[in-house]
Amino acid sequence: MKLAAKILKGDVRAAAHLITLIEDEGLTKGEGPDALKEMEILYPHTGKAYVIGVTGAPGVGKSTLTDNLIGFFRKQNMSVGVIAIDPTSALTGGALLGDRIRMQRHAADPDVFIRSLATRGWIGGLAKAAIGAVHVMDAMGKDIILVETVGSGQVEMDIVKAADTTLLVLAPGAGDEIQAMKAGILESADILAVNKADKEGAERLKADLEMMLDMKPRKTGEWQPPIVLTEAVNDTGTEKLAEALLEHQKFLKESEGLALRRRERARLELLETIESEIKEKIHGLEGGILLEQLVEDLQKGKTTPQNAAREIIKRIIK
Ligand SMILES: Nc1nc2c(ncn2[C@@H]2O[C@H](COP(=O)(O)OP(=O)(O)OP(=O)(O)O)[C@@H](O)[C@H]2O)c(=O)[nH]1
Ligand SMILES: [Mg+2]
Repeated sequence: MKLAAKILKGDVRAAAHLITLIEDEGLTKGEGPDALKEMEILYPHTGKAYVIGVTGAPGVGKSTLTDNLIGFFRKQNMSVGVIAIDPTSALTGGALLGDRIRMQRHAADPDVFIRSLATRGWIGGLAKAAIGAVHVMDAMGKDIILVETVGSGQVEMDIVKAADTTLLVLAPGAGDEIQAMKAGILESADILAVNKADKEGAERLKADLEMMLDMKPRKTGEWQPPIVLTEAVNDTGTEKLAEALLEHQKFLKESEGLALRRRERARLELLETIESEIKEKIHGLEGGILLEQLVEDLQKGKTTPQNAAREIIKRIIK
């Protein structure tokens, strides 16, 4: 429990240590006992940070934009935490290295805490570890937490759900707009950045996106996602983008949306924890033999999924 006390005072090394515990222990058996005890102390101190999810296809400029946003928020004297997630970097670690280099400018600033998380083969654990890392940074007193995740399905959606505001980054070329539609990410985006505005096709992409957004019927008083043109390499458009983000935060606070989103987040976290704890128990029944036995029976048509499930549940309750 020594870590939590230090983290509450803003200790970066203790925070990094706990995040590593969450990352490692989360892989095998849910959060391990050490991490859980520390988190128990931290939980009551969370909920103060404003969490921004930064998502988009590979290479659109998320890290460069994030670096610019760090600069903006630091000028406002806000402390910043950054979590860079890459579900695809299990083997190479290449993209994460890129993220770190892109955010090097703030590496020496004690009010900026940057942490990368890579999957080690188990995708489901990554989103969980990321949400744990958000809680840790929140408890250590960061005002803003930026979570960068590359557009690739489930992890991305989980992060979107965990964020207060979702920033979708797109860039001309690459057919990003289609990709965004497919993943349903466009629907969840609160702010859109069309980055690489120096390149041909940026204006057209913006117009296409505007059209797509207009197709969605909106109630009066509903948030209308703004589209901001940026040139991240030149730090152009950063102020407009940051202002749009803060505007959305204000909107959420004034419309009860923030409380609703956070309630939904708590619900998801609870349900996911229940799910993983129950699954763990199932795999542990008779050392996993019962599960295998029932799988075999099911395959041979000797039982039904419902009956097999009931048998397992009966055993767990006992
Ligand atoms: N021309 C141009 N290039 C840009 C701009 N913003 C970023 N880039 C370049 O695009 C490349 C990718 O930038 P990143 O910030 O690493 O993009 P990312 O989305 O974080 O990439 P991943 O994390 O690998 O998915 C880098 O070479 C940047 O220098 C821009 O506004 N214009
Ligand atoms: Mg990146």
